[in-house]
Amino acid sequence: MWLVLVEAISGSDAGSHLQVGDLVKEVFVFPQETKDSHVLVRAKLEQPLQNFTVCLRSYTDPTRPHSLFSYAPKAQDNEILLFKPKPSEYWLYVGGKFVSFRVLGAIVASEHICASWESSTGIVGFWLNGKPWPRKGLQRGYTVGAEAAILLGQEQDTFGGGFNARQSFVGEMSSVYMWDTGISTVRVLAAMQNSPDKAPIFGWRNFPYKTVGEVYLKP
Ligand SMILES: *[C@@H]1O[C@H](CO)[C@@H](O)[C@H](O)[C@H]1NC(C)=O
Ligand SMILES: [Ca+2]
Repeated sequence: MWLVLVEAISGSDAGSHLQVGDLVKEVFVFPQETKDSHVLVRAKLEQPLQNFTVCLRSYTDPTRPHSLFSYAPKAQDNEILLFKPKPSEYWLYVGGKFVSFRVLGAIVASEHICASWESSTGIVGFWLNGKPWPRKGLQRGYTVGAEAAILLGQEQDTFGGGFNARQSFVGEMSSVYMWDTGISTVRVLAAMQNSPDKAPIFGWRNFPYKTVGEVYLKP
């Protein structure tokens, strides 16, 4: 149903390393702000996506804007983008448009978020630390491109590139999962516990990924 490619994107291959890691038990550490450090996974799905869910845990100090999950086919750099413009807000982009979720008063040190979208209604779901936020909607009828560069740590403005150090992620990121389906609150809680009951597109033991620059998978 889906395939993860591991070949590099030409031009961004310098200093990259193909690795296989345990994304269930381990944590990506981005120790400092850089203009290029990232984790890269090239996804090639069998068909465009009509539904998706992305979940991850982030633990960061900077309060400036930063990217959490950047999924870009060649035609649209903000195809799926989880972006945190400030500590009290998250943005989910689908196909270049976004909805915002304000989380003022809910800030905790380590934040687990899930965001889901379905094409048939355009409904976006958002969960912070297992708690669902009021649903919103965008891009009803849209389909998400099947072949993409998925990046952690940098925000793509071109396919696999176009980074801005001031939007990079610094800190720790773990429990990153992506599915080609929606999600229920029960399954959000399972993902928080690192025991998802459904095979993800992104994130499992022996997961192939590339790193560029300063990013390390640590226990
Ligand atoms: C996407 O989700 C909708 C609503 O849950 C469902 O009806 C549809 O079959 C799903 N599409 C795919 C391709 O899985
Ligand atoms: Ca972008």
